[in-house]
Amino acid sequence: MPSRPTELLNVAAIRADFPLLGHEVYPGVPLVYLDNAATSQKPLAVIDAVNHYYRRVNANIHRGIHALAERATEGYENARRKVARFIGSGSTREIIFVRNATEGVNLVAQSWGRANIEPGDEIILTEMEHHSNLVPWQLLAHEKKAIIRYVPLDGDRCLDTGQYDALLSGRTKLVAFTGMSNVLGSISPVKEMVAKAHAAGAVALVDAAQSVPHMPTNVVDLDVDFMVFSGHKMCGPTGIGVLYGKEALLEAMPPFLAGGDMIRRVTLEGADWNDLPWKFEAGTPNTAAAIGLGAAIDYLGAIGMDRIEAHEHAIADYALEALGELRGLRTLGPPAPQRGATIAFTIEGMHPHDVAELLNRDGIAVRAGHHCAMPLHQALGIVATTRASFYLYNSTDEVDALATALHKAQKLFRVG
Ligand code: C6P
Repeated sequence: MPSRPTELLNVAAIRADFPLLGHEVYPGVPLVYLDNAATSQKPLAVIDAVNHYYRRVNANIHRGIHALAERATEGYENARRKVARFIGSGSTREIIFVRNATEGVNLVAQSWGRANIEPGDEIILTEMEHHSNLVPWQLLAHEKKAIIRYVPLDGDRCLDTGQYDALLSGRTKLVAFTGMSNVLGSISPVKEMVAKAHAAGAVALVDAAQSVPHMPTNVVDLDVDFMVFSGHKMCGPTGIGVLYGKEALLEAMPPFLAGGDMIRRVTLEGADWNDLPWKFEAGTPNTAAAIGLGAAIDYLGAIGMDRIEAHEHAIADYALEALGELRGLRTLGPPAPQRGATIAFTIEGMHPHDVAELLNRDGIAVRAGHHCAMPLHQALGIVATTRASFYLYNSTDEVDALATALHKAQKLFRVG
């Protein structure tokens, strides 16, 4: 086993905040949860915030004048203020609550995209995008007869920035890329890529589903035009996500979904839109989940995103070294520090689903498959991978448990 890094976070104390982590998966088999890129576990503070909302507050927001309606509205709008602060936005008008990162991308594609993309325009994506930041643009490009260009990977399995430079031109209208790959763990040079997009006259969207939960983020410093992420990957509830957009862009965009709350005045002939951010929030929202996300932000903020990032870098280093000792195991991402703690790998002679199944018997939760990034796997020339993804509550002991279980699985398959 490699030498252990100094513990940068008090993992034992953090784990005590997450009730689910203390449970056994099967009798006598403790849980080793390494599927954080899919979704994170929730601390008591978040569970309690949602519980308290339904026990003591529950009402529809922006509509009632009774006490509960006012408290629910205040809780929801307070969560929006927390999100704005967390990502460095100066205005709550720039924070749109959506269901998840996927809905955020679709909102931009359908609203900004349909209003701004013309036949022959070019959209630059990358080969390592999650389907959520790929298919909405393919639909738009098909409808508008626009052209999609893809940034390939370089030898380190990071984005090939030279190729990116070559793809940018006066025809580029939009650049949309992931802040961190959900398979390779590669961290994109967001600030540089956004600056280059702007220099070419294009708008830049960052899919931050895998980056916002794991590192400090400042939208003003990055100068992104749009950014999307999901609450459930950052200790918050499912059913809530965020679209950040620069106010001037959002202001000029037509609504995405229409209905209650997104209008100011409706007649039988037509309607006027509500102010930002509510113009993009039609219908009754997931108030409890927004409040839960606010609690998650408080929780992560109290620990410190810079400390969480440093802890995960240390875990990634340790895990890469520990897994590297297993014969026939190939990890797929770049070396540290260009990567986060999401590690996909293949094992010679074993199918990724068999690997995941055997790990599960030892209580280790990982994901196997294409991870909603089929074009990336095609580019890598493989069908599927097994993926272990770590978060603030994961320890080096759990890395050891993973390595030991993998070795056991290899022995069962007589490989390695
Ligand atoms: N990736 C994974 O296991 P939603 O489903 O909307 O909350 O997140 C979509 C999404 C968008 N971009 C990236 C980079 C992502 O990783 C994800 C979600 C999960 O990798 C579930 S497929």
